Amino acid sequence: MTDPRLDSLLHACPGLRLKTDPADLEHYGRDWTRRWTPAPLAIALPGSVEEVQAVVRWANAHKVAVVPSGGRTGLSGGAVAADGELVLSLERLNKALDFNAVDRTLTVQAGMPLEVLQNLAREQGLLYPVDFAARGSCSIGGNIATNAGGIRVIRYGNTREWIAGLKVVAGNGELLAFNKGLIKNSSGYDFRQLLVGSEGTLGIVVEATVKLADPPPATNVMLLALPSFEVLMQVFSAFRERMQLEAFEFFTDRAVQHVTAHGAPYPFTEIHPYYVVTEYASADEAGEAAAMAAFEHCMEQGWVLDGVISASDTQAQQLWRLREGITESVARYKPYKNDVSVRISAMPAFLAESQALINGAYPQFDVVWFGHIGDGNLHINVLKPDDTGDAEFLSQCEHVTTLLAEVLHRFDGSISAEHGIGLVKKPYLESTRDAAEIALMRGVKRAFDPHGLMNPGKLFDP
Ligand code: 2HG
Ligand code: ZN
Repeated sequence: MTDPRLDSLLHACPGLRLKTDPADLEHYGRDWTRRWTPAPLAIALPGSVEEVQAVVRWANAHKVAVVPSGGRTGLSGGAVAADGELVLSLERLNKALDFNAVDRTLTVQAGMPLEVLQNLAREQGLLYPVDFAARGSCSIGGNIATNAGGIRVIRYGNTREWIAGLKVVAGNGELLAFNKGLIKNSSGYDFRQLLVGSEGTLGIVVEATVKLADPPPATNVMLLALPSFEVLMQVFSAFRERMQLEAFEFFTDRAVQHVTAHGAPYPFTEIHPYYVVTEYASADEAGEAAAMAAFEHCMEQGWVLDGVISASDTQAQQLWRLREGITESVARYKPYKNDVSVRISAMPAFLAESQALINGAYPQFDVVWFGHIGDGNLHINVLKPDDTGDAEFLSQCEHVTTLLAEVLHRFDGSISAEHGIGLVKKPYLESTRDAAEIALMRGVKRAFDPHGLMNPGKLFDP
């Protein structure tokens, strides 16, 4: 152990597990963005809330910045430690603490992977409904820090809706308990909700009490092929009017090309320009009849060219793979990612404008469009050509994102629908939040984190 600060850390928190190997610094110092070179001071892996508090108090005494760290599956650089910060990993704080059948809540430590939490709920005959492809690697604490969304927001909302209580170690090391599982609590500011989406800039979520829902209905999955972008929202309206939608996701032929090259089976004989994968309640004949009615209506209108309904759980998973496998299938092209949202009603006009902008701006790049269209959330992945340098690619993408941010501003949209601002979207925060709001955010940060040591430089600069 070379840095004397680490000796003093171990003195302040005897027995604290620390990692300083170069491979660990690299592993824990970055997230899925891969843009920054990891350079943390060390990795602290506390085994108790008291140790988290001791580390944060030490950080205050020595003015060392702390980067809270969950599964590091984030796409906005929120968990990057590239500037000598101490990474505080919640990985060992991953236990279930309580299940309350009457309240229908689970209380868990923040480092628990989402999938483990989902399985615990299932074992109790209940559902934790927030879900997305990174479920096996991401942690509930990270989900809370970014207000993660995913593929079932259309039915169940974002992480925010499912948090009944939080325990948080604030930037000064104090342990705070917010909302304590209450359904009704009109007693002033709701700090629990302030922490959701705060990206580790106010403190460290150490424990969460999450709400659970009734078990999901029996569902079926349908894949639709569409002729154009323009009909997408009409198909969405036709399906939403007739059915209980659990998910409604879209992607393009470019996405299909990458995901099938990665091994996903493709059920149609022809390639079509656009696709939707939708999951809907199909517990009874009425559910299936409604799905067929929606499908036939869209076929008659010429909005849908082909379709397939899952005949088994395996086929349902295969259809989902076409959508859920996209991120992994394009990862090798170091994609530049936009994650934007507008109101659903503004989506047709926004789609037209953003598509014209992007097609014009990136004539030579492979652009993969997909996302949670039923939530008004588009993912745009621009793939780096092998013969274009990293810096040149980034500067072109940032230029186009500036233009896209102007369009979003006009539409009252958001530059980050569900991935967070982190480092990646920080230059564009003003397109979504006005100056007065950002000033308030800074004031809130000062109240929670007087020395500005909690994930500094993420979300906004001091
Ligand atoms: C998804 O919806 C994730 O699959 C990742 O939010 C999106 O890779 C992306 O751009
Ligand atoms: Zn997404």
